[in-house]
Amino acid sequence: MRLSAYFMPTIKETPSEAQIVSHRLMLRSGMIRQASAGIYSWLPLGFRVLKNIEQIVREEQDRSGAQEVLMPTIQSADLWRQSGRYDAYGPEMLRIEDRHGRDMLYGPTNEELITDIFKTSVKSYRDVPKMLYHIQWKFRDEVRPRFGIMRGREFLMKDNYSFDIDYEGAKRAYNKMFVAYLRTFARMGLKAIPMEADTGPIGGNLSHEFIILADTGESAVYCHGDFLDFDVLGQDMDYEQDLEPVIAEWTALYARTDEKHDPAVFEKEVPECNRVERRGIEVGHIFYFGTKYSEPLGALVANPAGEQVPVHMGSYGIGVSRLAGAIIEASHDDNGIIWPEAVAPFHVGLINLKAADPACAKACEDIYATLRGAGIEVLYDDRDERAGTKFADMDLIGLPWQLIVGPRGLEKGQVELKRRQGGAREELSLDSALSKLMP
Ligand code: 5CA
Repeated sequence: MRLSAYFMPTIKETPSEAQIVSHRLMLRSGMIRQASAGIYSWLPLGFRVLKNIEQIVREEQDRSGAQEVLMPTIQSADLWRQSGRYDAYGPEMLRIEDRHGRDMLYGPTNEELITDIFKTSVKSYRDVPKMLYHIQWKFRDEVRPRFGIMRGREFLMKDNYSFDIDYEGAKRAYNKMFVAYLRTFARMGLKAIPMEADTGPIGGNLSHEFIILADTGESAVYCHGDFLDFDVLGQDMDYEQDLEPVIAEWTALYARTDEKHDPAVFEKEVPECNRVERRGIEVGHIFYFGTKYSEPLGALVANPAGEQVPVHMGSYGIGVSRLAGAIIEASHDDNGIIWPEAVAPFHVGLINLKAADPACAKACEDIYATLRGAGIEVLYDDRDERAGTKFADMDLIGLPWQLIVGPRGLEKGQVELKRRQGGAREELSLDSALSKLMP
């Protein structure tokens, strides 16, 4: 993509409405634009990041054996009356009346709808286990939407729902998601800490939040330092094996949030040198809630003895749009965003220091074509701007690599390659610079 043609409305001044760094950087880099309170449009740069995050989430859900569906954003109130949540959900639910006077709502979550889909087509224990997920916009009329897309009213969530014949089956599904979440966040370059959690309005009796460390986070995290050293992607994770021992080993290490934190237990269980007391952002939340929805909604299957029993369910959410902000909170410096490779909107930013110079322009065009030919995503700053502006913009948007081409270097056959993370710069021949950028 040529920056001269790209819609990337950057802002120099710090937006006054933004209280936290991710919100400021997303506005300044032209990733998002507020439409109304807590509701945002995603502009090209932000949308690329959102899609990358979504794709990692999808791949790890699929790997765990879950199947993707797509349910609507607008739901009928009927099912919510049956589950008892239509009134219980309160003012956070956006209620809508259609032209026939029927009560509808913009879904804040999908337990009711998926249970209804399941029950009309599944009749026997032979048809379970099943895990169905979708990635869809949700609406929650938060009292105080804030921090940009981190606590929005409309936000993109991955929500997965598991159906099993009994508790043991449901626990297996829960464990699969537990592992899938650790893998998902690790692939995004994040350390996610699984924390015992309260279940809130979703209900149920087993729940973990996944929290990534960031100083501006809303949750307090207390855990053993070993959590932070664990290499999730280096583990051989076979979803057919019994994951219970792996997870038991993990959860044995103290990891609690605000609500569940007991300082006396923490001090007893964790030696002082291993105590991590930090703040973090909740990016995922998983729940086992048994028959809380299957009973009132009549999602029954025949067990091997021929009796009709309600299925055991769990639900598993990831804040896909929140992650875009959370990653920035976890990875930035004074100059801007530092994208982890896996979610970066482009792999490399090509900076032409002197767009008016024919030799520079020719060299950049060649590099641009070569990189694109190799399937590498390049943002080419071909604008007629001062070098300082180009450097500042490129640092602000945080692409992993910057390839800098100027007339003086070119005379020696050299270009400069800069790593955004850490800022290391190298003068290299064009060929060796290109080979460093190739996959
Ligand atoms: N049905 C369950 C799991 S599928 C559920 O709704 N869980 S939740 O309420 O915990 O939300 C799941 C994830 O969505 C959260 O961990 C968080 O990352 C994200 N999320 C929740 N509320 C918001 C919000 N207002 N803005 C942005 N992301 C949010």
